[in-house]
Amino acid sequence: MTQIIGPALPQIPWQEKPAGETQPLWRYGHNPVIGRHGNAISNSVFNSAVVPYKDGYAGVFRCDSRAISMDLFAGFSQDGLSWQIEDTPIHLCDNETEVLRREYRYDARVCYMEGHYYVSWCNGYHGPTIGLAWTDDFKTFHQLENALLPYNRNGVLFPRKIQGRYMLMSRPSDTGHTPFGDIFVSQSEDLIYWGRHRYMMGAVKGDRSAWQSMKIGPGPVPIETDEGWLMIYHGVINTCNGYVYRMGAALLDIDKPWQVLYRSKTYILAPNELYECVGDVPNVVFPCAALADSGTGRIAIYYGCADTVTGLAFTTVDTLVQYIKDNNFQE
Ligand code: BMA
Repeated sequence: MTQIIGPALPQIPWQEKPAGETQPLWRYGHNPVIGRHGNAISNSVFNSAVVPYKDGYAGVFRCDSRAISMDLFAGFSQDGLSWQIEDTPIHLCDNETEVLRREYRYDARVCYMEGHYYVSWCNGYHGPTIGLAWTDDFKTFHQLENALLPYNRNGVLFPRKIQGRYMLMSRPSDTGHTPFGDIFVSQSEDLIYWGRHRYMMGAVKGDRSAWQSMKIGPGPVPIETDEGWLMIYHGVINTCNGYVYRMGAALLDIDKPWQVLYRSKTYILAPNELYECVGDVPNVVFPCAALADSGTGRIAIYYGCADTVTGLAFTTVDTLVQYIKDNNFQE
């Protein structure tokens, strides 16, 4: 038995595992949970982050507009299933206009830490890098310095200081549809200056685990457990029809999270359903948020589907940790 360390969330969105299901994750029966017209301007709503907020949920959503401009929008929900997403992008403020300079914003994660909600996202600043901001009300977002130099994507915070330092995963990249990518952890004492960069894990060359052979990137904010950090990520293979994005999971050392204890050799979710295989970018499942209930061990994962809509899938901490151990990838 693995114990989630963190608050109970008895109202977590949930469906029981269907009889006969053999895979570690099972999809919400009414997926997609958010369709492509999630707000007035959207062409697509995907790769978005939700967190418990007040007596319900809040989130930061990637809505690409019908001009195909990428930006972030706040949304609110009572049950985590039915969402009201705002029609205007989140309001970012700072004293430093250079920091507020906007090229594009996408793929947010939201991390509740020390009483604030921290947002990390892929921020255009002469190329993609990692933007950071905090909010208390999902109305005003206080933007911090970009955490890292371009080019980088998939910045994901750990939800507490570890050994006295904030920790941020990221995936150094290029300016295009990066055909490589490994995960690193950077450390900071103030959320401004990041250093002490550590290699965590990389794409798996060859065909031993080919679904993650081209690049990998961190997904939701990791879930703390008594066995280590439970980390869900995406893995990509390049095929004759283009990139295919699947989901994997790993267990990381609690004090040195760049040390991987176990990592799934077989994927945990793949684009199989029509809304995951057909859309603006076919064959993509891309996780950006996970809710966890320490009381029951239930986990609900929000993921982008085919860069078009948002899906929801369920598992339990015991199911996922056991799966990673039983299907461990060894170098
Ligand atoms: C990545 C990012 C993601 C997207 C994925 C698949 O590079 O742009 O937002 O989901 O490609 O298109």
